[in-house]
Amino acid sequence: MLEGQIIKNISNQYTVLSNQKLYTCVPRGKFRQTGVSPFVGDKVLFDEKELIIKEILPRANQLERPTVVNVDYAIIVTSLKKPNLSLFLLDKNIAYCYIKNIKPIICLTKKDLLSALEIENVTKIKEDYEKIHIPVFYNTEIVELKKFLKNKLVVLMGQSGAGKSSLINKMDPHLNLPTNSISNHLNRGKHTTRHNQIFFIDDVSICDTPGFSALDLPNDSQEIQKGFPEFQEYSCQFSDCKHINEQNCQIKEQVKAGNILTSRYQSYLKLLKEGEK
Ligand SMILES: Nc1nc2c(ncn2[C@@H]2O[C@H](COP(=O)(O)OP(=O)(O)O)[C@@H](O)[C@H]2O)c(=O)[nH]1
Ligand SMILES: [Mg+2]
Ligand SMILES: [Zn+2]
Repeated sequence: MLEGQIIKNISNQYTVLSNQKLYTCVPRGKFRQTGVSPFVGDKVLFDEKELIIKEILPRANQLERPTVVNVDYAIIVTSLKKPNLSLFLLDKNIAYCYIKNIKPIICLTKKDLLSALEIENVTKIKEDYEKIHIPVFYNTEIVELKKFLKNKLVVLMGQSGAGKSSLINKMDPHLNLPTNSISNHLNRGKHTTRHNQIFFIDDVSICDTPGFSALDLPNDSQEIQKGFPEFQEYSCQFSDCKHINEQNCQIKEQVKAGNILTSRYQSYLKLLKEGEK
């Protein structure tokens, strides 16, 4: 038996990577009986002679549309201009990652379109997020980004036009994924990303999936609070405090004191509101 990771799935055939070698395997019958099926990203034990997947190892996390599991990092590709930076959308993506138990990192794009004054503002924002332990890169820092993501399984998030395909192309110029400018020309800006398999750029495994921009967050305030781990450093008078109008709310105090970002707190309130609808 060998251990490997599923990097591709077409109907009942799974491509498993193990020690730099690829094996095309089928799952054992038992999985179908129990309603469990292997997914891209699964770490599995397989018989290298029979080419049968015998066991699926415990999953760290799972994303849908399309399904990928055991994701190490989500790169939240965030455009600074065209489309303009939305801290709410950024915080929503971050919350989604934490709720799904995936570590977020931010990749800022289109800095070249900013004025000097705007860049100053963005530098401040970058520091704010680094303070809450979210790594921030510009899409010009490809070497640093690849080094950080070495041997990790990564997905890309971010709105259409943010620069996801361009980022992947920069990481590996040989891939040449279509970017929006080309697709506008060819098929009027239809979705250009159609991958559901892991591919490799040097030592980085990437799943370039289109589905993660339309996010449905849970409508439970305790769940949404998972998206704001910096709040958890403080405790309020009431353990189920929603940090809205409650008395002695430490979160509101810390916002006032400048220890929690006002924009993050506002994003939190807006996500609560969205959940109520
Ligand atoms: N000026 C500028 N344009 C960029 C940058 N990154 C991407 N773009 C452009 O933004 C558009 C959308 O990029 P694309 O990678 O297709 O976005 P996706 O929808 O997230 O995959 C394309 O025209 C890219 O050439 C950047 O850093 N600076
Ligand atoms: Mg794209
Ligand atoms: Zn509170």
